[in-house]
Amino acid sequence: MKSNKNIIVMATMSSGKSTVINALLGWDLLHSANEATTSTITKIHNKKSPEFGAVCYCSQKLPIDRKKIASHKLLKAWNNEDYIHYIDVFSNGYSNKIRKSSGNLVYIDTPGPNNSQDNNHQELLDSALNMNDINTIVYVMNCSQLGVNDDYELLSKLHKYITENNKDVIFVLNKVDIVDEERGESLNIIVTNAKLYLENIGFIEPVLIPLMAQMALVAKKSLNGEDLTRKEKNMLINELERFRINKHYLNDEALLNHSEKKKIKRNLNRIIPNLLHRFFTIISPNKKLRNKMELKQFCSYSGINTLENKLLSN
Ligand SMILES: Nc1nc2c(ncn2[C@@H]2O[C@H](COP(=O)(O)OP(=O)(O)OP(=O)(O)O)[C@@H](O)[C@H]2O)c(=O)[nH]1
Ligand SMILES: [Mg+2]
Repeated sequence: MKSNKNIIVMATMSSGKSTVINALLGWDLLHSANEATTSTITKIHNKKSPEFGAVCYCSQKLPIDRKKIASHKLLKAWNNEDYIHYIDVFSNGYSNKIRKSSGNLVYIDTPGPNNSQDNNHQELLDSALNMNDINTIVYVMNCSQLGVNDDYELLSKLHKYITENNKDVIFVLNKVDIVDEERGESLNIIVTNAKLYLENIGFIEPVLIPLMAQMALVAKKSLNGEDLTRKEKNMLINELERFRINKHYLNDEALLNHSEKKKIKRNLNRIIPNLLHRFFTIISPNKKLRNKMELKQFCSYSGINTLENKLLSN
């Protein structure tokens, strides 16, 4: 049996940490919002296990409560309780619906440490980083807020940490769906600037994956047959339009080695039968029955499969 790989997801507030984990899981599990949202260290175990759905702990890591079923509602409520600092979720293979191989990945969600209302968030992040079984760090950069001071401080700290502890870090450039090339914005320039920014802090040849986590989550929810909200449907239709024009938009800009990019490129080049494609887009632009093949390819486009491949191979 494969051993677990512990993956810690960190960043400043509202960069999209929880959304990135939800997108990897294909499950709207962790609460995400445009405000200080996560206030606990939440560990999500993907393996099938006979354990309870979720357990929460106090600051001394003593269990306080346990529930048989983990849900968005439960985690949102636990994150609102001051006395809850740690949560374990046993997803019982939920995420394996889409990707069977990801069973040994354990995702650790952390609070943004730059919350002026709560110093405890910094301590919680430090305690997560000091767990000695961390394998990989995913650092989420918000592409609309590159180079802000809080981010610079956290990245400097991370650089010191990975140098002292010899850990791997994968940078994710999230929210690239907001880049508007038609208005002169350029993903290529944003990635180049992000690379320079990271190199100035000391990261050598950073691995950087452009990602649209929110879109990836919506696509996976649709693949799972879940209902989408009107906003989600509209967002998906919009981004599918850009995807159909250039499937390689994100992959071309990723800072990865040649073979990793080639793997995604191969997926993106798979031909979706035209008739099927037309049939589905005509009868169900807004419905669950969206062309599965196209949505699967859209997941490769969104960057989420690139991230998952990288986590599996690291
Ligand atoms: N446009 C866009 N918005 C996103 C994306 N990913 C996340 N968001 C939005 O960004 C906001 C913050 O997302 P969260 O996942 O809560 O961010 P976080 O880093 O976990 O935040 P804290 O836990 O508060 O530190 C939410 O409104 C998300 O819907 C994305 O890929 N594109
Ligand atoms: Mg969060």
